[in-house]
Amino acid sequence: MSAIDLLLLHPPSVYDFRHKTIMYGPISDLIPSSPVFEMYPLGFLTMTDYLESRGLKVRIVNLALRMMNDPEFDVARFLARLKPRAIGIDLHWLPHAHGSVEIAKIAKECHPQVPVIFGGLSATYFHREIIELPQIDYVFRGDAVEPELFSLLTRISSGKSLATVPNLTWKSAGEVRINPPGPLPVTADYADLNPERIMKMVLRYRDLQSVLPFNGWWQNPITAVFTVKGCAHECATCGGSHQANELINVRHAPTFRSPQNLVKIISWCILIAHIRFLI
Ligand code: B12
Repeated sequence: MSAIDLLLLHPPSVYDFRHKTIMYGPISDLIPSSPVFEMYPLGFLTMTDYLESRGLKVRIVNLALRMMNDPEFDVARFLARLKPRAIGIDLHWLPHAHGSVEIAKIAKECHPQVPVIFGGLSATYFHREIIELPQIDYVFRGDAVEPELFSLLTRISSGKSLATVPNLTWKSAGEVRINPPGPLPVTADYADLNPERIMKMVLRYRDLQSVLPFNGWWQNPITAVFTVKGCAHECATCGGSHQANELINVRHAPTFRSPQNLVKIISWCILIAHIRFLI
């Protein structure tokens, strides 16, 4: 089994939706995912590319999808067989509030010595509450944390101080520490959405099922290339508005991808789509 420096897990919205009667909350009618919200954040791809291009090995496991596709899929048994050095779980979308912390509990039971890292927009909002949970060691605030994550992983493995890792909420000797935010990148080009990394991951871990983004993707392999982090609008009810971004991400204006970077990513996606049709 190849080494895993960071195991990225995507939880279902509610754990375990297979055994519980659920009154579904937010609707998912307009997105490819089901009410299990099985699609993982695109940030999994940018984090993978950033870390792997610096020599670390990342594995993505879409637990939500694995659980949906196989009623017998045993999360604890699956996780216990892996040997990760760190485990990352997204709490990006609020529908995953229950699933993410329950998956973290199982991950911690399977690997008590392995640090569990949370991140995403909702984790950013609720970092103070989340860090109090015993199964969670670190929370990253913000939506552009690839460099900070790299810094955390290398510092954990070399035993260096974490006090200078920007955007990190953590615990030290029972006390909660909230490191100040770092500067935001001026363009989103600093981290690519490189689908080639996913192809390599499939081959390295001989596991296609775990990286698929949502139920039915293989039959309908759509993808979208997103151009912006943050928002220019001020919709009163939105947690991702301009003002909300100012407040939680210290972002004063949206951060865009350059046209050149978009063309590169679109070309990669077209290439990968063709390879898929050959398989
Ligand atoms: C593109 C997008 C989508 C795409 C998703 C594509 C994808 N797979 O990510 C689609 C259209 C499918 C979508 C769906 C939904 N979306 Co949406 N989406 C966006 C949008 C416009 C851009 C996000 C983006 O591309 N960011 C760039 C990528 C590269 O970064 P990222 O994925 O955010 O990841 C970074 C950080 O979040 C963080 N991070 C994330 N996970 C983790 C995990 C760890 C361990 C760490 C350390 C860090 C980390 O680090 C990453 C890298 O820096 C934002 C608004 C905006 N302008 O920001 C809304 C937004 C994020 N979406 C939102 C919502 C509500 C949803 C839905 C729940 C809507 C619904 N009810 O159906 C669904 C959920 C889908 C699911 N899981 O099944 C809200 C989130 C509010 C909230 N806190 O819940 C936002 C803010 C829009 C809004 N204001 O309403 N969305």
